[in-house]
Formats: sequence, C-alpha cells, structure tokens
Amino acid sequence: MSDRLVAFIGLGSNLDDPHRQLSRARLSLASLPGSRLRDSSPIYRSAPMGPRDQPDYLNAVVVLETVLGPHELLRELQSIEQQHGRVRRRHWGERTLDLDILLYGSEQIGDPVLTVPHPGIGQREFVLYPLADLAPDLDIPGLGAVQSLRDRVEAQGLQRTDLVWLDAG
Ligand code: A4P
Ligand code: MG
Repeated sequence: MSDRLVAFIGLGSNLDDPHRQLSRARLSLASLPGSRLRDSSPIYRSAPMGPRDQPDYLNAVVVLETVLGPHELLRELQSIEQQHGRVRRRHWGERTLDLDILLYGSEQIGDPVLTVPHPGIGQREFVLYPLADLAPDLDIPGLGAVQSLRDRVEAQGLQRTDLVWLDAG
C-alpha cells in the first residue's frame, strides 16, 4: 500500500521481567490496526541513563509499516504502555515499558505532545546501535546517517544479548 509509512519504535524496560515486557510489547505493536511489523533488532542490555540507582535496561528497536498518523500512533503506544501496567516513578527513572517514536517516515514534527525525530536519537547508544543493525544507511532528518552517528557515540557498556523475542506473552 502506497500510503503506508515506515516508523521506527524504540522499546525500553527495566522492571518486572524486561525480556517479557519487550516481547509482549512487540506482539502488541504487530497487531496495531493498519500496521505490520517489518523487522526487529536484537535485544541490548544497557546501563541506565539518568539516575544510576535503578536496574539495567533492555532496549530494542522495531520497524512498523503503518497507515496510522503520527499522533494516532503515539496514542496507540501510550495505550500499550498502560495495558502493560506501566509504572513510571520519576523522570528518566525505572519503568516497566517505554515506547518512543524514533522516526516517522522522513517527517519532522515538533508540537507540545510529539517531537520526531525523537530528541535523544542522536546521542543515545541504546537507540543508535539497534537502529544501525536495522538501517545503517537511513538518514535521520537534520542529523545524518545512522551508522555515522552510531560510530560517534561511546558504547558505554551496551551489550548485545542472545535473548530471542518471545512469541507468547
Ligand atoms: N513525546 C514527545 N515526543 C515523543 C516521541 N517521539 N515518542 C512525549 C514518544 N513520546 C513522545 O514521555 C513523556 C511525553 O513525551 C509523552 O507524554 C509524549 O507526549 P514519557 O516516556 O512518559 O516521559 P519521561 O519518562 O518523563 O521522559 P522521557 O524523556 O520520555 O524519557 P525517555 O527519553 O523515554 O527516557 N536508560 C537506558 N539505558 N535505556 C532506556 O531506555 N529510558 C529512559 C527514559 C531513561 N533511561 C534509560 C532509558
Ligand atoms: Mg518515552
């Protein structure tokens, strides 16, 4: 379908069995209306950005083809976060599930509820490494190619895991 756009979604969790949280979220994303899961990155383990007194995170990126508009997609992501019993205690603090729209086609959006590309995309190793696994040559509007951005950030203890995506919740 020509009116489908490709969106890259960042997944993060550091509470309540993060492997299961990420896997369930991926299945929920795959069944969003008007959407198809096209690809999933490996799962990475990363040290917490922000407060250090919280568990390590698991992070990954998935690619969706979708007919949903960016704000509709954001609402769907927030509803998946809620369904998964999201707990968020403090800014940049521990959470059961965080879903971010990293990229939405080549659109640049800046309004009170949505900033795309995601503001952290160019600096966060736990975003750039999985993104580069999926789309090294992808151009991030205003920033450049994913691979060259990744080559400029420190891995900071980021580890690619052998965890496989679970297909049942
Ligand atoms: N929002 C604006 N743009 C977007 C977008 N592109 N995608 C707004 C998603 N949401 C977007 O989100 C707050 C608001 O951001 C939403 O209501 C939406 O309208 P939130 O997730 O509830 O906010 P937050 O937790 O206060 O902050 P923030 O800045 O979203 O946190 P981050 O950036 O998501 O970071 N360390 C590691 N290693 N790995 C992680 O994944 N994640 C965080 C949270 C902290 N440390 C981490 C990790
Ligand atoms: Mg977020």
